[in-house]
Amino acid sequence: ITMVRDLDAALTERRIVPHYQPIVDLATAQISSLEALARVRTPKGRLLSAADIAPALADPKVAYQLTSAMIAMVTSDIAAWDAAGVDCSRVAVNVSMADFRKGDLEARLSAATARHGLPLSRLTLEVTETVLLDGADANVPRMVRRLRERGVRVALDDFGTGFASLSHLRTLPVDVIKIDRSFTRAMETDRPSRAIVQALIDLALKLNVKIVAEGVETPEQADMLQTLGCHFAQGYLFARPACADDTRRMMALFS
Ligand code: G
Ligand code: G
Ligand code: NA
Ligand code: MN
Repeated sequence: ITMVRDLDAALTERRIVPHYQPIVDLATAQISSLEALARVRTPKGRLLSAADIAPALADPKVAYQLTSAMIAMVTSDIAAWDAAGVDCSRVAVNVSMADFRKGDLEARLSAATARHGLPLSRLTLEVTETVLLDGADANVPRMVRRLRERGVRVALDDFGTGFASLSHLRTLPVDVIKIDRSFTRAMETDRPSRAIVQALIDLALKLNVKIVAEGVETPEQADMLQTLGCHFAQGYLFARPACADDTRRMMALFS
């Protein structure tokens, strides 16, 4: 899907299928939490990844609606897993600029969690630094602070790839920093990448921010990250994103 109207149709026809990928505690190999990743079922039954729909998400209206659909399904899945006796701890939802521009993100999250009797603390929001540091919207820091006060965690996604200054971390505290997978991929062979990963880990530890390395595909990468002091990781080495049922089975196996 590259067309806004295709994603719009998928939303109307309820063909959005949340998939989940575990975030793993490197020291214990336990699942720490999950990230929800949108997938779209095409009319012919193929499953598209979020990368395929990314261009359509430039449209603020569908981006806003995708978040609403994801929040509704994610909270429903958390409640169903709770009822089945598996504990996902919390789930991260990816949000975009449009979600902050509209100003009702807190209300949407409150309504969706309340519908299932869940506290807001079951959710993390993943935002890129472009979204978080959107100069055009002075309300973003206020909204982020307010959500964190209410127990929502905020994760800075794809960290290291944007243009944000580290000093923003002083005025806009987050709970989690996610090291972009381009660094994970390069760090074994490329000294500068490894130095950057080390610096980000040290910074996060000093700021008391959790750090997650993305795109971990090999045991060697996991070992190196642990040696560098990284506590959490996500990637194909541990699990690929999977549908809610498969995720429930996986969590049942690992608890
Ligand atoms: O899952 P995949 O590798 O295809 O994800 C590609 C990109 O799409 C990632 O950057 C991810 O953060 C983003 N993404 C995944 N799910 C969602 C979603 O529900 N909403 C938004 N806005 N972005 C998402
Ligand atoms: O931007 P974001 O970090 O949210 O993107 C997450 C995307 O990365 C998901 O769409 C997921 O499918 C993909 N992904 C997850 N683990 C791995 C991995 O180990 N390797 C690669 N290449 N992609 C991954
Ligand atoms: Na993400
Ligand atoms: Mn990311």
